[in-house]
Amino acid sequence: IIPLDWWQHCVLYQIYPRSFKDSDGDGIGDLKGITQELEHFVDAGIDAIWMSPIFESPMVDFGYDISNFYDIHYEYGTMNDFKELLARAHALGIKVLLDFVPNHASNESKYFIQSVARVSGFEDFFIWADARSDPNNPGTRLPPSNWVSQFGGSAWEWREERQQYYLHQFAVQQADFNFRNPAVRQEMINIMKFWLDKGVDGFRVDALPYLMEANPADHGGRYPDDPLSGLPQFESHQLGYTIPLYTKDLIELYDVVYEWREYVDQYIKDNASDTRVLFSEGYANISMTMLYYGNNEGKVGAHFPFNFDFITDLSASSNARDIVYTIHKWLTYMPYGAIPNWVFGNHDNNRMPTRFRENMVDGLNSLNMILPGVAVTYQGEEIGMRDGYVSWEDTVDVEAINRGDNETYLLYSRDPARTPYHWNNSTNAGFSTANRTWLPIAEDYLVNNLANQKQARRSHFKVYQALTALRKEKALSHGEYSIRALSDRSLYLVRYLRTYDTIVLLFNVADTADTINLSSVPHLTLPATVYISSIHSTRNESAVIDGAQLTLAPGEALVLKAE
Ligand code: TEU
Repeated sequence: IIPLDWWQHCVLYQIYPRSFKDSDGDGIGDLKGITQELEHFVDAGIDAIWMSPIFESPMVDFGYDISNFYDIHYEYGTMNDFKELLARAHALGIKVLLDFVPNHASNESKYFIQSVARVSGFEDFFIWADARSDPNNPGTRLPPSNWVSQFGGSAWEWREERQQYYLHQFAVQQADFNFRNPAVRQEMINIMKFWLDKGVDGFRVDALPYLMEANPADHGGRYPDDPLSGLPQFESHQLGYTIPLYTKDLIELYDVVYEWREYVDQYIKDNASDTRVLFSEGYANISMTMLYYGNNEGKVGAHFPFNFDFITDLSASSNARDIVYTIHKWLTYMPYGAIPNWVFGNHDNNRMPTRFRENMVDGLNSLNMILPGVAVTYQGEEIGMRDGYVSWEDTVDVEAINRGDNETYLLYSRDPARTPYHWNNSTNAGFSTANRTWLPIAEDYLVNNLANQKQARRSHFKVYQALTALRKEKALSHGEYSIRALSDRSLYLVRYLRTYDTIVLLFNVADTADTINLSSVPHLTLPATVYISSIHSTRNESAVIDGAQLTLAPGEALVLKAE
């Protein structure tokens, strides 16, 4: 049995710092809050945490608009608070990853201010371009191309001082760096080095598909228009839907990622340190996603790109075959020998039990933990937290505000997935002592919170704990896998390894009961013992399954151990 590197089979937990734990009563989560609650990770069986951005920021996009990449945002604490968090986490054996946001900087960053003023060395730090003139209206100014921002409207913003437009693929306040400028490439390395020197175990790397855009030199000196998709006009701007041919998934961006991996690997060697990792973020088709792992010319990139297929391809209306197909998709396309990972939610998407169903929480967490590779948990999934309701008046997400109005905002808003964590049933769910928290607390916190779930005889949290403990089994860290649909409703996932225990998951993903035949499940010898069961299951731990026919209740999941 070859020992695995620390990250290859870890349980990785995403913290959204603004909503995790508020230590100073201002209604906003902070680093001291995280440090206070580190025991939660030990308790839950989590090996590594990654935190959404904690750096100096005007908070237009809640930290994804960074004004100083080298310091901590004041609402979250100080550099000393960060050092304390890191030291305590490491003392508990928990790895700590930061969010690295290379695509853009805040318009309040020194880089941008100096670039606007054409300070030498910073002139070309961002993507600047002259206005186009409108042939029908001489004298009027048009943006350099039809490119649209992810948050609605043109991706170009005029700056009077420079008499030019700059590119922002996200909010107006998030200016896209110019990755064709070697000085920008060097600065990104400097930022990584700064935090690696502080001892962080790696980075989640943000928004990579947007890193590079078409080079005007290849297009007659101008930025080319993206083709129109033919879809109807999008009301919030007049540009129509476009296909992001020149702004997303450009092949050159992968070289930047490969450079970073080379840098990190060299850093590990030079410092004789434990592995530091890069986990890349980006929504792209499967082939473009796989290039983040590396390419055919032997270049290596991220340790893994996050697998968002459970978010983008599946929902409550998926059947067992859809789920099995989606899992196989990743495993089929993944380069040989690479490490897979499974993501069920994050701060940009509706929470897992909201996209799926409450009675699927334990089954989905079981899939996450029993599938090969890294299990990723978004803050709250371990207790089955659902989306919170956030009124239009309370809405703070820039995407919702830009693209929506008081009737449509929930189509875009990321606030419901970001409401504060439910620690217990006291004021503000134990998140904060403030009169008003930055986002409202979801109403179901009185019944659905960590303290209740720790006390209850059966709960999502207890299932989660049992699952993370089960991951120590050699069959899960090193075993083969077999996964198939047994019917439209139910699936099995088997992990097995030579003389070790075989772990079998049976999961009815439908909202109706399903009777399955166990004789077709490989490596399952009957009778078998139930080791973990979903909370609504009538079968307790240690129940014995002996007949070949088995009826699973809606959403029921059973984890069996077989000799
Ligand atoms: O998101 C990148 C991304 O691809 C977005 O388009 C994402 O799909 C969108 O937020 C969904 O509504 C990352 C971060 O995760 C996100 O929070 C940031 O807003 C974004 O980058 C810009 O930094």
